Amino acid sequence: MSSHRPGKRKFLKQSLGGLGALLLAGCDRLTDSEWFPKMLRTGERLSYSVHKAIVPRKSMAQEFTEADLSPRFRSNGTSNPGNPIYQALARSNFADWTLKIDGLVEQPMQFSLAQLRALPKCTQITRHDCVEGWSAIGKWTGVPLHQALAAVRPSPDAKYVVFYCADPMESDGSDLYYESIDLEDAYHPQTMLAYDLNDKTLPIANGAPLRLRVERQLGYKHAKYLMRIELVSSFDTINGGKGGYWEDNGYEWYAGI
Ligand SMILES: Nc1nc2c(c(=O)[nH]1)N[C@H]1C(S)=C(S)[C@@H](COP(=O)(O)O)O[C@H]1N2
Ligand SMILES: [Mo]
Repeated sequence: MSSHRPGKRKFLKQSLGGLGALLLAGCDRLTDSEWFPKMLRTGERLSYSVHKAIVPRKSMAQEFTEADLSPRFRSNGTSNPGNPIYQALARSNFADWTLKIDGLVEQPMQFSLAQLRALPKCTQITRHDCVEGWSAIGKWTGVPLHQALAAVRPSPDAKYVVFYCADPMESDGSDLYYESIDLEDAYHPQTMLAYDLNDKTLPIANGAPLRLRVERQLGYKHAKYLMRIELVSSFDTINGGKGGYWEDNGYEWYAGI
């Protein structure tokens, strides 16, 4: 390890402000339908699995214009988590909410909303498709997931990203919603942790304070009410072992559109 590394590490621990500059600066505007992993040119060392994961990914989800926006972006599934911890966080406008990112990472971190908003952001207008037979076009703003991952530095054995939500799916408060994606989707330029919808703070009905957008997959993969993100090598031992709440109930894990 070269001599400047420890100093850099220390800096990273102390400040979130400089993190974005390590990789892509904010939103990666692409004119054609393919993207190239520019992060490989930044000189940052990536683990083998991260490198392998981002190389084959090519297609971008279609982006739309303001004129295409749905008049209203409906809510589906949970519209207000009945979890007392979540309710308390919502009462103080999520000032005390944090997103924990841990698991197979070199630097586990906890982000406040303000810290996430300070990272490079991205805005995209995309269509959401729900298996229940409805679609809506919305404008999402948030931090690209790769920016947050750059801060925690995934370990070489990390293969999946698991998203834990605040909402219990059972009336007794058990069976929290969760989802997972692989590193290919995690590093895709359009995959983001969204905090604004249609230029306004993300409403509770749509997943406040933070929800996943993973644009080339169906609606149920877009986990709302995020509380924790864990990097894992396998999700066999998590809940039903199928990688998500709806997957445990028979849906496909890969919900590509
Ligand atoms: N935590 C959580 N995330 C969730 C759900 C949910 O019930 N709980 N529903 C999913 C489904 S099936 C869809 S279609 C979308 C709906 O997002 P919306 O409420 O913003 O329309 O969120 C997905 N993410
Ligand atoms: Mo859905």
